[in-house]
Amino acid sequence: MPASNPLANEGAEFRAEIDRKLLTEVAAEPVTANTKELYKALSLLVREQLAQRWVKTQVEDRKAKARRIYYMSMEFLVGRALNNALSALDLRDTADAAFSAVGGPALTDVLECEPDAALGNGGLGRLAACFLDSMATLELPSWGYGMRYEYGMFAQSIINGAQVEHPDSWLVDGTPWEFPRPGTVFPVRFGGSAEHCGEWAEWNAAEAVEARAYDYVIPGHGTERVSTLRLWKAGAPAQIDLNAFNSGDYARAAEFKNRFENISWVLYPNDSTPAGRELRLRQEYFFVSASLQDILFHHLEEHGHLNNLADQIAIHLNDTHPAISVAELMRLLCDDYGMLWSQAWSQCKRIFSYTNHTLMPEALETWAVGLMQYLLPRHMRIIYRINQEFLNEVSQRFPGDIDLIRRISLIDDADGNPDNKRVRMAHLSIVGSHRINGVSQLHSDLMVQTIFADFARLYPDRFHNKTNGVTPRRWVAQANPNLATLLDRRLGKEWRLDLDRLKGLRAAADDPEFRNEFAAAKHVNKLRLADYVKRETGIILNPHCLFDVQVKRIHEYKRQLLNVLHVITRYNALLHGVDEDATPRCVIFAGKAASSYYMAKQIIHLIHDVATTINGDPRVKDRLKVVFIPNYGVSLAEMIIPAANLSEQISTAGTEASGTGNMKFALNGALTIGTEDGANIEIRDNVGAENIFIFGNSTPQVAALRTSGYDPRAIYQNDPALNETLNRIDGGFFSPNERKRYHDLFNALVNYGDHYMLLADYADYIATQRRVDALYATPDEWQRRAILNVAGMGAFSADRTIREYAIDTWGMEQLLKPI
Ligand code: 26Y
Repeated sequence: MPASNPLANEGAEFRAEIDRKLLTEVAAEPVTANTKELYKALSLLVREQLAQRWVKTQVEDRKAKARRIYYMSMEFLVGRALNNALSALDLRDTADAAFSAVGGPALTDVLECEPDAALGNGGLGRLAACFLDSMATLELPSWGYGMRYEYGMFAQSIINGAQVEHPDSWLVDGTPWEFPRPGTVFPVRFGGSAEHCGEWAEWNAAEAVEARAYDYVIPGHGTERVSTLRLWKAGAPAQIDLNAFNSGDYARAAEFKNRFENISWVLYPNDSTPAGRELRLRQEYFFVSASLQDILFHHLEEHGHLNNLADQIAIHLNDTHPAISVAELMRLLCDDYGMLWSQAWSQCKRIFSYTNHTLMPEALETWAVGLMQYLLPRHMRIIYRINQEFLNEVSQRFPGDIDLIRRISLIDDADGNPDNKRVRMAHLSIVGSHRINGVSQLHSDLMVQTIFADFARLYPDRFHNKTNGVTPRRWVAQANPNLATLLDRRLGKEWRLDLDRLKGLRAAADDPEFRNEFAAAKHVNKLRLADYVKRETGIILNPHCLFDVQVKRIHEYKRQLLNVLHVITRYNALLHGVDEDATPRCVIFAGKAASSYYMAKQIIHLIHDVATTINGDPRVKDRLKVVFIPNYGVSLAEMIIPAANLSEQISTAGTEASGTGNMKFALNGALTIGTEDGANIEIRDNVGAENIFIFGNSTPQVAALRTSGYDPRAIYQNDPALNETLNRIDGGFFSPNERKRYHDLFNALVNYGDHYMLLADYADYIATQRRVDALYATPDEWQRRAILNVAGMGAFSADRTIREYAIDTWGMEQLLKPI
């Protein structure tokens, strides 16, 4: 490159700075530095700029006495930080130049050696990460609060077709992205008793843990402002059992220390049932208490009193996991700061808002009163008082409606046995908040018609919808640079901050040259994925085949099994010679099953057995391939999603609250095959019904089937293709060494009621897949529709979602800048 090229000059200067970091901070020789060392040096360089932005943002906010939004979440699935930080600092091109000019590792290899921060299970955790990105980008004074798990989401490997979990020790090499705050430490107490003390109760706790703060800077894009993600680590109190230590009983001292520190050890890899009991409740209270103490501390520092608290702060509860916040804030305000109950309660309701992420009753969190009483005796009393006042209010409005009282009480004592009483965390969240929302229009509607119908009647103004969104920075600009370059050329770069500009792409759908470029970009992404799949699994994918992708947590309601039924049906047809010219497909799966979720693990095993059979059958040739890519996570999603042609969003209608993967796929030019569920419906409204494949029973139809008596066995008996498919699974065709391996899966569908109604949707699914085949066989038309998908996805930016929250929920409209 000629020296006059400004980018080359910037690159050379940047390289010199990286080399300086290598020498001074990493202690490595620049010429021989390996990728890990380069990653560290580059990260430290970037970190310096983030640190300055952080300080500047805090100074501004303190000076302005700005209203703050605090987003409380047990999960933040942020993924990798370096590439995102380079983009936010507008250094990505410079960094590219810094690496391409010299020999040694490529920038992409350096970026890839960063482990994902996988502090979450799935959609809810990734949503929190997208929201932080948008809050920073929209320049809202905003903090995320969560847990600094030593071990995040487990790493998944596959052994003999089955999932094996490994600990995710993402912090072993340290991380350049965190800023420990040794001065920010709060005690969090547990246990003991709460004694009456006048109107009040005094909590004599049995033990105290220290919560220590670690900050992660979340850069905004197109702004120098940043957000903070503050995560708490549990530590033994400085005065650990000195007696044991002094007397040389180190084992006892260590045991003592572990008792405290284990609170922040591990993320619960479970999004199906409230898991982990006591330790999980300890975690929830631990991070809530530390965060609220921190919030009040900062407010007092800035304002000197708490009377204006609700004018100055909003706290958002990401599902009910932080719901104990309601009782903890009351405790802090009343017990620690002497506020009157009524004043504290009215502030509380103005401060909190709550998002629900599921309608499935089994996933709604409740805690045994006995456990709550044992761990948090003071909070139990507070909850009883909130409940009493709430139920009094309700009895005055609806006198004599005992059934209503029983249904909405914060305490569930369904069978009258005091040992079985439970605290309903969703009810606590609703009563303690002024805004409650679902995450798609359908979900929000169903929420007020079903699980929260009584509350919606009581407080109609509190319930809103906030359809989820995703950040286009990570999910297009960084994950799909090929598409991003095309969009830049056609639309300019502004779509990154104003996703509605994608509308401008509509005309391009009819431009043959653009269609070719669009297809070429997709093809490059498919090559990149095929390359990865070959390296990881040995399976060879033909990039000209239709890439049909389902990636998400493995769950019965998400119906990966329905996808497998289609795959087997297709295979059978190929063997029977019926489908000689069906469009060749690669069916790609990825996802983790909760470690205790037997059925989900069976589904993973079945996918592998089916893949082995089909991929190994010479009669199939290239017409069908099946692959399961291990260890799904944010970074893998960034590679898989841009390579997809078809996005599988096939949950039983009424079960997927929103989905956000569905948005990422459509935004990257995949067509969706999906049910009328979650945000699929709004995606259809935005991209046009003719550009999406919707099939199956709708939510009312599912409900009607359930009441009229659903008979999956009859469907099994009457549909020959389905019959053959299920018999192959049950008869051991795919598991010849263990013929009964999938009997439980078969039984669940055919003999035990098929709760998620796969068989009811099977025929329409297969028929719809045939329409997909036909369309893919006309590439121009396929590309046209794929482009129209991208063009229609502007509404699904997390920036739009966050603006809506800022206006309707957090009282921050004044702080929003015009687009
Ligand atoms: C109670 C506890 C063990 C638990 C832990 C995690 C319960 C639930 C979860 C996670 C739930 C989750 O990820 N829900 C998903 O939230 C997304 C963001 O709103 C939705 O798009 C998606 O439909 C929903 O399943």
